[in-house]
Amino acid sequence: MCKVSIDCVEVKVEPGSTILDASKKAGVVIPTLCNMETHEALGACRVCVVEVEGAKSLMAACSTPVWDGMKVRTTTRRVRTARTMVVDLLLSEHNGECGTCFRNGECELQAIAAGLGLDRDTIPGPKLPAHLDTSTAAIRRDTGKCIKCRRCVRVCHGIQGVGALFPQGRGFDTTIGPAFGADLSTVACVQCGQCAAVCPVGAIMETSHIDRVWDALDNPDLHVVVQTAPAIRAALGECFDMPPGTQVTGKMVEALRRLNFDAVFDTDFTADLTIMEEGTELLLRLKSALVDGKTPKLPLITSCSPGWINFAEQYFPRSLPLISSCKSPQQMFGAVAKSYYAELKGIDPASIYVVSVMPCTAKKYEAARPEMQSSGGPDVDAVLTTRELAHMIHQGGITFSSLKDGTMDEPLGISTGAADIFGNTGGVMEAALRTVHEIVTGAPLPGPQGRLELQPVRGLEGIKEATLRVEGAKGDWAFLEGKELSVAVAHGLSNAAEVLKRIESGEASYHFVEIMCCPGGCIGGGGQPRPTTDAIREARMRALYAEDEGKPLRGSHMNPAVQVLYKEYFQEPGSKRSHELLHTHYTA
Ligand code: HC1
Repeated sequence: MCKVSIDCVEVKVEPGSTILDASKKAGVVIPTLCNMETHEALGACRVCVVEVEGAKSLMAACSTPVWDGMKVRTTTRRVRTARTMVVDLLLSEHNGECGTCFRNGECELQAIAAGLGLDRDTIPGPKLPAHLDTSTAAIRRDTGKCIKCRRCVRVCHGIQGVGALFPQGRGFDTTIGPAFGADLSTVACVQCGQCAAVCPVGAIMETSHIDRVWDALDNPDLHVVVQTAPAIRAALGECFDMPPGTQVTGKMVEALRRLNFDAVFDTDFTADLTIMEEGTELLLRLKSALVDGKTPKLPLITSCSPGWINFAEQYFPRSLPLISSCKSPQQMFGAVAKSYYAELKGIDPASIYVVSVMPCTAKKYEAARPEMQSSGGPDVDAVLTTRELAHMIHQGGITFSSLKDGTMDEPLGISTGAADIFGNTGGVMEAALRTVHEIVTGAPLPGPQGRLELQPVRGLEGIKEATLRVEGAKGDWAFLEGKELSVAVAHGLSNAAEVLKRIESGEASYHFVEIMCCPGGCIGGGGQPRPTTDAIREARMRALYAEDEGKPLRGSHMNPAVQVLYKEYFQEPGSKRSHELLHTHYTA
């Protein structure tokens, strides 16, 4: 261990740790801009410079390893002067008015400048040329605000394996964006928004749907319904200073009522519906391969993550036939709201306006896809990220923390615990196997202490594998008796690519694969509150597992409202009508 003194606070850290690691242990906050927990330090922004006893020049805390006996000072005049100069230079180029920026009040550059006592830029000179890239449905880039920290570049390449953004040019003329200064729509960007989630300023953001939602809420001729994705309830509280992992389902519902939605529903309802359709699809594909001897269309790969679908279309078109034909729960909800619900309530589908609250920016893109118009127009009209909903709650003057708990409306607000865990990596797999196991054997999925849990698919490991031996298969599914179902789960697109390569090379053979675009699954989506670290992902995951455990029903097939929906409308999973409304197919 190395003994290090940070501003006279002594700490012991592992050899190889950086000054920044030691300062965190010492409880000393050193500002950073380019640093990312998940990546090797870059040392590019120089905001974290500190003075080290015996060293000639200032050192970047993020990239300098400690040595035993090191003495560090973080607030000397020399340090303050250097940091102020660095931030002042950034502000001198930064082409954005804080007062009108969407990040005002939650901008990292603004916060650091304020901490240094810099309330205006003092260095005269030209501002960065502002180019507004609104070419995609989900992401908005403003090059004038970019501080070239390269966080977006690293997440796009390193975590997602996409590489849509590059640094180009030198010095003042450096730009970060698609090659040759092109717009995002011209390159293979999957619109996952992981870049927006790590951008410290307002240079990359989600395309806002806030105005269109307010317009709909103000329109007396519209019946405006809202659906909330599983992962929102585990993260929204962070926007109101609650600790990560605070379950805020009830407060979220109450806030949506105060915002004047006509009905508050749950994407969880259609997550349960998805399991009925996708579970049936899995069983039929297994039967076709194992009993009918047809060319196996296996593994079945989940289809609910639109960033993943985008990635498959652009990078792995060969995998498209394996992907489930089920629409995502978001889109199933839109289709059900404008058909079954409209009929149930006697409302013209054309006057139903569906708003989604999603942790994912790619859901904006998904809602705009031509395949998602089974009602004649878009099935989902507007998609708010978690952050945008928080803005609307602030705009509405609502004191979120003191709201009482509301409950979702029926019938599209009824759900089981299986649907809650969709938001966690491994959750769709676990939810599906709970239902499939019970359909096949008549008995609940075996788990530790009789709990309905599939531990090997839980947690943040990038690729997870599990096997499930079927015992007690009955009736139509007796052919599965004694079979070992082999499954895999990947989250983050680099991991997805690795699983697909293993499948294509024959190195791995699975029956069922879950792929989620974002690290951690939707709890780590590109539209979630900032920051999202692994510790925060884990806290949000625990919240969703707790939500699941707190529900009386934990298998999608047990959802009474879904049962009624089949009885009154779809007849059975995989029916003609369900194929018309709930399924689609993707082409490259
Ligand atoms: Fe997701 Fe899904 S879980 S994709 O991660 O299948 O976004 O939360 O809503 O549609 O249900 C996201 C989350 C979400 C869908 C569901």
